[in-house]
Amino acid sequence: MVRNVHFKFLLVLLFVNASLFSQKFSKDFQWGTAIAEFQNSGAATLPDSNWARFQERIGLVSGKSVDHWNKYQEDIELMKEIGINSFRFSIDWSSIEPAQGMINESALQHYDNLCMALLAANITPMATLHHFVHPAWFDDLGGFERVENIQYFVRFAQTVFARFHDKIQLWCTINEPAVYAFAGHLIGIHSPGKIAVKDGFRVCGEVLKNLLIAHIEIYQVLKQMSGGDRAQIGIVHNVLKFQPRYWFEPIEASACAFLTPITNDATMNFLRTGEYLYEPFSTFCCKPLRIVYQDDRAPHSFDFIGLNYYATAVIGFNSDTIFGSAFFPGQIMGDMDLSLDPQGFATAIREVAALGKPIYITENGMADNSKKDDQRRQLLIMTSLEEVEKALQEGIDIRGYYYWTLVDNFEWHKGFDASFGLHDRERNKKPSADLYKNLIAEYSNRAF
Ligand code: GCO
Repeated sequence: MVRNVHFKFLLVLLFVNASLFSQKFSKDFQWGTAIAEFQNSGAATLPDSNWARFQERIGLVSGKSVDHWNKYQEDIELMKEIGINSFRFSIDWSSIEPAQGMINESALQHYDNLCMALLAANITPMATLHHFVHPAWFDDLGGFERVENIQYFVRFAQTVFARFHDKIQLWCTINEPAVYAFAGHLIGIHSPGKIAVKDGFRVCGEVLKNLLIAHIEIYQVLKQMSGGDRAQIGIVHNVLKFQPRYWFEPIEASACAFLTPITNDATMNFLRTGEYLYEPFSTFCCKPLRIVYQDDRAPHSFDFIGLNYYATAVIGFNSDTIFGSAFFPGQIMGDMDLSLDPQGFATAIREVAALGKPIYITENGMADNSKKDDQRRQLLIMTSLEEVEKALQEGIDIRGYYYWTLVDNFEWHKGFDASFGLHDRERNKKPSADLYKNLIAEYSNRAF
């Protein structure tokens, strides 16, 4: 009860603050929400994808998820009701090219219809070309483990761009390359479900490198195509850092020193300098594994940086769980063990700002399973927008904010257990949808 009153007080305070001082958002700021096709349409709709295969292996059933594929018009109505003016979604490669070299015109037509409907509603489409999901046949060829396979992904990107460049101007090549490499090839919780034994550490480093090369190739090729000059093409990076619960606890500290370079630093350094350096064991004073690659095109191969931010991950060690996510006393925790972390968000914004390109906050969200009174999600939205505003006031070029996510969806290895949505799976709105609506109206009213 006391906790509830405290929460409410905080919310009112933050809202008043937002209404008094906001004046830095420009009129064309993109107020968005983000989804991914597999998470919202499921394996029943994308049967030829790597994730359809993988979910079966780990015993999960996504079905049609919330059937965004068929219900996109309903989703657009939800967006209109909130006042959202941009929608980030992924264009599913496995539907467009279910078998190698075979293009499915009806899938292309589907995305055409989606874009037309968005544009008719004055909602700017932002498309992602790879959001953890690709055709199963691509995995059979070795997926991103093999540098020779990049050409297939580039070919898909060309097909899609040729078709949609007049309707879509905001393009994300790859969503969270480091998370794809790490979660799928080191800890095995995402497709293809590999765990780092034997050669696994090297494979993870190769996959990340190949994804970054694929991004550059796509950027270069699309920019040369008709419509390339008008398109804004970026990559999406999740600033994901690990912090030990006790800095003096050697096992926790070592785990973090090992993880952060893989999940964050290798990608950031590459985008900043063109040097890819993957040395997961370097802090342990031995260098049995070192992947180095230089590509001077890297710092010039993105028009914007997409920032996904959730939280700093706190690592705690105890004899029962060996390793687990932990938290510090007093932290407000989401249902996926990630905390409310405005300070971490502020730092992440400045870290990506140092790349010298415009920023879109392509994802930011909170898993809060309480349906009726999702106060932790509301706090997240308010505190995050405050941080965006502070950054704008400092002159940092942030062009949009996309809340993850519109409707509760399939949260990868967590199945339907984590609820990030502004709406539940029946598309009933939660209080946070109204809050986001009010904040968008408030900030937009004062926009210059
Ligand atoms: C990711 C993705 C999203 C997730 C979201 C919540 O970061 O894994 O881009 O697909 O659903 O981040 O965990």
